[in-house]
Amino acid sequence: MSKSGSFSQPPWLLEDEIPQECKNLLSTLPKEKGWCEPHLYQYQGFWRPAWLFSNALACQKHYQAQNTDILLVTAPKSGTTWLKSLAFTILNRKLYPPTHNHHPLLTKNPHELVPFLELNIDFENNKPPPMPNNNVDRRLYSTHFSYVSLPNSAKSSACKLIYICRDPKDAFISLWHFSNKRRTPEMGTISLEEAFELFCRGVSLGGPFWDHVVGYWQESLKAPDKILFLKYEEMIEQPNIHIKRIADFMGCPFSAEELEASSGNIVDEIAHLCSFNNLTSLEVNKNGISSAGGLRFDIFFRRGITQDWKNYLTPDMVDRIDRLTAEKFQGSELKL
Ligand code: PAP
Repeated sequence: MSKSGSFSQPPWLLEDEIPQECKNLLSTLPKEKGWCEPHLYQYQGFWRPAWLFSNALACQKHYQAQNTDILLVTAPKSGTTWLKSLAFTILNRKLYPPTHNHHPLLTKNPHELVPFLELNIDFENNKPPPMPNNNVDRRLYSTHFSYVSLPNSAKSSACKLIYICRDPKDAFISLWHFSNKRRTPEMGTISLEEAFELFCRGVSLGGPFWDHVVGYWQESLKAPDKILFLKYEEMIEQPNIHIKRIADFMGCPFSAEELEASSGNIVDEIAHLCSFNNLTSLEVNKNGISSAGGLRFDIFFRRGITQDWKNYLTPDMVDRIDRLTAEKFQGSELKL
């Protein structure tokens, strides 16, 4: 990104314009072809592109979690955008009731309301991202960090983590579409077969996907009050139950008055406001562009359903990925 904030090239294509100390580190790391970035580098067991290193390292060094912080954690394409909209709306519902005409979600993309720790922080001045439109003194951030890479204070403090995971087959299809949308016309597309091979080898944005999930699953079993572990498929099936679980976990449960209000069921209202159909009908999510990464916001919305993989994967691919999942989750009692 240039100093003026405009992009000569999308930031994910840049490898040269990163600080020298990052370049020195990258030169020592395993390196593979990226899906839409020039390369992915393996650091602390997980793959990420060059342009994300500088902030991620600064975040690991400087981010001081407060006990009241809430971190929304995901492997990419597992439901980050949805979880951001839900957590923000639940937490801020006193100032912004979900039916409010000026609810921030009506004019801002969820990624603007809940910043990524490793993307938006002004660590040069050691400033965490400002909390837009937040009426509570609790900071709500998101991150794709694996558990091993999570800044230490996020582990040692009483801050809370909400993790959402998704069937790897759907996460893969979603990431494949996302990556192709981020490739320039000169790059052409990455084929489903090539991306699938990389994904199964663990070489994907934030991957290996399974290691990311298992890392948080195991920690959530040890500390269920610290980490709430959610599944995209279960949320699609029963959004209201999960909205209540998220509110309880964040320490702002719905009161009897809220649940019995004659003006309407607040849980239904939150589910509607944050639903795929509603968010995709909004101008900001149709035509808005992110100032942090130059991305069109519509890239975060595609189909918003489960089992779309059935439209793409061959029986052999399904068999391979299911066997891999069974192997990776063996002994963990985790089922997706
Ligand atoms: P990120 O990790 O890059 O931020 P993330 O939001 O996790 O992306 O993934 C986008 C997926 O969530 C898309 O899935 P799809 O490609 O299979 O369709 C997107 O459609 C889906 N999604 C976005 N918003 C919602 C929502 N409100 N409800 C359900 N799914 C959603």
